[in-house]
Amino acid sequence: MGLTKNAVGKRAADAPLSIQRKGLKDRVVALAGNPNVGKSTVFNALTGMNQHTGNWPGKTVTNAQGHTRFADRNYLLVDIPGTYSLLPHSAEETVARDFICFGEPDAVAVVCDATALERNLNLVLQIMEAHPHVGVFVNLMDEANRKKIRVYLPLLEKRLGIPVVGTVARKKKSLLCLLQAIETELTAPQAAPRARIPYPQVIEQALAYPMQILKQRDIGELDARWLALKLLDRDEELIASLKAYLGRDLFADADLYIALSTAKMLLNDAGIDRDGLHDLIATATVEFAEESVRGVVVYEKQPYSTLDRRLDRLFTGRLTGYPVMLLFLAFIFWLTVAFSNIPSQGLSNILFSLLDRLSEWLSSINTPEWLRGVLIDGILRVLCWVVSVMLPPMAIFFPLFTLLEDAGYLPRVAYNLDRPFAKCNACGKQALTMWVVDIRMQKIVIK
Ligand SMILES: Nc1nc2c(ncn2[C@@H]2O[C@H](COP(=O)(O)OP(=O)(O)OP(=O)(O)O)[C@@H](O)[C@H]2O)c(=O)[nH]1
Ligand SMILES: [Mg+2]
Repeated sequence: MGLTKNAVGKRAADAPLSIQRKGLKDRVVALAGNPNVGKSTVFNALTGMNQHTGNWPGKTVTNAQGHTRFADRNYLLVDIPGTYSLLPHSAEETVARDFICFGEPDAVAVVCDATALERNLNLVLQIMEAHPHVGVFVNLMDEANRKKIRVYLPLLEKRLGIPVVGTVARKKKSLLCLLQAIETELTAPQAAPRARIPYPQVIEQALAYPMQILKQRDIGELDARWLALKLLDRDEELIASLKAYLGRDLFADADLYIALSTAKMLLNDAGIDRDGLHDLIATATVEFAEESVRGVVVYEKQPYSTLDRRLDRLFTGRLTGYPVMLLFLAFIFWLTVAFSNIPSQGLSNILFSLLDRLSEWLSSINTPEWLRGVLIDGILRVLCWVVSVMLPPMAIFFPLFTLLEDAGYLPRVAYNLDRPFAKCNACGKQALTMWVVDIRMQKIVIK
């Protein structure tokens, strides 16, 4: 699936997913992971399909499914949108979260970026809380080798207690290990205990109350500890999805309601409100991810130079971030507008002189007036105008944009703008699209 209406249309993320098994014994495997780690590349290589891939995050916005065979069994792979956490911030992330938590896949294959394993593990740990069968696929191993990053996979496997496999998604051979690992996880799971994010003692104590009740209730395939944590957190969107999944409102259960209230009182007594709970959960996850990769990832070259740190401070600092960003933006506007005028004028001269000749030729062969009007004035004149106005700025702007992206400045812009954009229910990444639109508008207004 490419950038089709179904894939990116307004309601793409809301489209219900109906799993299309070929037989009852099919294994349904969700391909989850952070954005841009190679999920769709893995999916395409294994299923022979053509899901959209590219070198920027957020390409996959809805679930896609495809089949593959391994060891005499049919596997239904589901390529889901990239997400940084099971606490979604966008419609695509909600699609991903809902499929992992409520779509009942037999297993979740979490694709990770070998060059940023610690960050990727945050999601792995959250998915491990929510799903009983998880495999970790450390992809982009070729990139890690190139950057002299050594990843000791057996050590990570031992620490997490789930299968961990290194892959290079562009090489199909390495992906067969992925299916083998999933099969092993489903048929003969590891004897080693699964890792579990350790929360502060007071949270663990509070969780025990709702967990005790949930273990006596029918909660489908859901994990009682994970569910207790979510109910305590009162994540409204998740609770709505949960209601649809279970077909009933868990808050209507009097025993559970009392258990949750007791847990909340315990937290309040310890001075932990909802935001505090969020922070403690996030901190525990990040710290546990950090601990899990200690000794697993070894940088043979210094990963982050002093220069990078200084640039970070300059580009994202409270005092300097916005002025530097405005200067950059103004410079790019100026460069695009100033340097595109000459090629725009040249292109316009060429196209309009060709148009005049075409018009003369149509007159010479006695083409009816109305047809010339429609063709020359109605269609081609507008087309020539649009091409001559838009092409030169785009030819200047996009390479500049690519340079900024490769230099790592665009993610810093997205970071700077995330907070103000969040106030309008958007996210920092959307600023980049606005840049493109602004440049186009500026050019049109100037013309
Ligand atoms: N060098 C290298 N490149 C890879 C590998 N796997 C994927 N890529 C490239 O990484 C980029 C992102 O791949 P995608 O498959 O689109 O990533 P994704 O996780 O589906 O991204 P989203 O759908 O946006 O979340 C593409 O340019 C791929 O060609 C790999 O193992 N090695
Ligand atoms: Mg994708």
